[in-house]
Amino acid sequence: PSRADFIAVDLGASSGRVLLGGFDGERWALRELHRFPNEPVRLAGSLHWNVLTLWAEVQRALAAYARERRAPVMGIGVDTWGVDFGLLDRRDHLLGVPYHYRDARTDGQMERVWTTLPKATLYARTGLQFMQINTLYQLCSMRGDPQLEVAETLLMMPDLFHFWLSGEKRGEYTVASTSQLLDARTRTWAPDLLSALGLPSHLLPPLVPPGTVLGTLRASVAAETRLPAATPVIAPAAHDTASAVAATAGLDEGAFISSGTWSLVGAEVPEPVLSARALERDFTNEGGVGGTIRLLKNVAGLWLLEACKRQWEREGAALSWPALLEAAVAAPPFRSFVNPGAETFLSPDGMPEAIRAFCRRSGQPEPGSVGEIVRCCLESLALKYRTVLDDLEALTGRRFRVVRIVGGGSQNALLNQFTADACARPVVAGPVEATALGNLTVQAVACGLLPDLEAGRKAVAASAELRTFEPKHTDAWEAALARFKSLSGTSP
Ligand code: ADP
Ligand code: LRH
Repeated sequence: PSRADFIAVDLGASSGRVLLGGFDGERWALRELHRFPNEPVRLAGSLHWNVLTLWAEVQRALAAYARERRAPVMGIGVDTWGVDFGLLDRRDHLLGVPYHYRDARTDGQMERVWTTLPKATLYARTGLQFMQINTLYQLCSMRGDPQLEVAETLLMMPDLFHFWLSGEKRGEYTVASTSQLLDARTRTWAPDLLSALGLPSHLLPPLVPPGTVLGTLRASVAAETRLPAATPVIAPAAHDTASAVAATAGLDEGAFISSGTWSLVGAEVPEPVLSARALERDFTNEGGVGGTIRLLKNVAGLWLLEACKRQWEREGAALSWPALLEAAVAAPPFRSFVNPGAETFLSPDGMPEAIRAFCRRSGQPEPGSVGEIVRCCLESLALKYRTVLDDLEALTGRRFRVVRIVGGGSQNALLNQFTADACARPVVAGPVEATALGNLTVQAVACGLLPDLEAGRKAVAASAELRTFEPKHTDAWEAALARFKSLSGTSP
């Protein structure tokens, strides 16, 4: 059968990758064209994304593909992490260097906003979890910044890359839904929230749904990469989590965990859940493909270990992920737990020390060795997943028979097993590249090669190798759960 090729650009907080997806009508054949680290840069005391390097790497990957290309690609689509953005002036030039959501300028901003827009009002309108990283609080922290005075357009990170590729300035709906500037019910921008806070409300670009053909490559990009200028640029579900969940099958009876730098733990629902309980438990309602909503909680996931790993590398101990997990297996179980969501872990100077300090403060033994720290983080994450799953069942009145873990973190067999144990139900792990597959799926639907999302999910399931982990030692994990819940600062 003939094969249709698409390119997915998937920029994550820890790495970027460009994948070629070949679709034969039933299955995807994936090939990684390029992978590169995404390293934040500290500049004059602030934390930024190196967007020029990311852009250069994307162009490099496209050029490498063009050199060996046999058939033209039917589409290129970009997805990235949520909440961050770039500002353009009236000539469409990028203003400044986009900030990283872990930059400290948003410290204290949520509390300031709530004096004007109370929490309950904001939640009823946007349905979003309260996190200081949200676009809304980032914009508030820029009040009085000259950049904001001359800005004409705000583009969320994937929209910025789509603009650089195609020249079209649009706001893709799923990534817009991470901003806390979108009305959860009407699913359109809520510019009055910006006005209420004394911020410019004209910045928000026209919204488009996932699967919109934005245009074709800019002449300059075609010249630089040598791809045909007629190559379509198609907005996928431009929020990486939306793409990952678009590639996850079996969500009628399963909860999902999209596991990367963050762990997004949730369920797919038809309408936003904006109840008092959802607000109290601080759940988020993000927009998905085909009108679906992801009711989920952002759990500060493998970020804790990524930050430890970076620190250990700086200290001269270069340990691979498999080596870190081996060390954790050898460490004693259930010694100490942390609350991954505690504020202290958002952007600490030294993550291993922040973990030890948390344990000290909560009267637990301090993890000393690498293995002890990794074990502490993984057990804590699995227990956190369990508490979120319990809340999710209470909020939806549904019972989730399995937990489906997708993304880079689904390669962590130890965490998969711990999750099955802590949640007392099977875990199905994979695909690792769910996000890229979801990106490709939405492009293929847009081109009419797949009838709808359900068919797309079936094609992904037929293409991927999945692993099942059955729950073990559930009594010991129940006892650990009780200790975890009694830790100060673990709720909600
Ligand atoms: P992001 O999109 O946020 O950059 P990814 O989906 O790429 O995240 O996942 C990154 C995570 O995948 C890392 O934090 C790491 O924990 C995990 N990971 C990567 N490679 C391996 C591996 N070989 N074994 C276990 N875990 C891995
Ligand atoms: C995961 C993710 C998550 C956002 C965070 C900023 O990569 O997109 O859904 O909340 O990054």
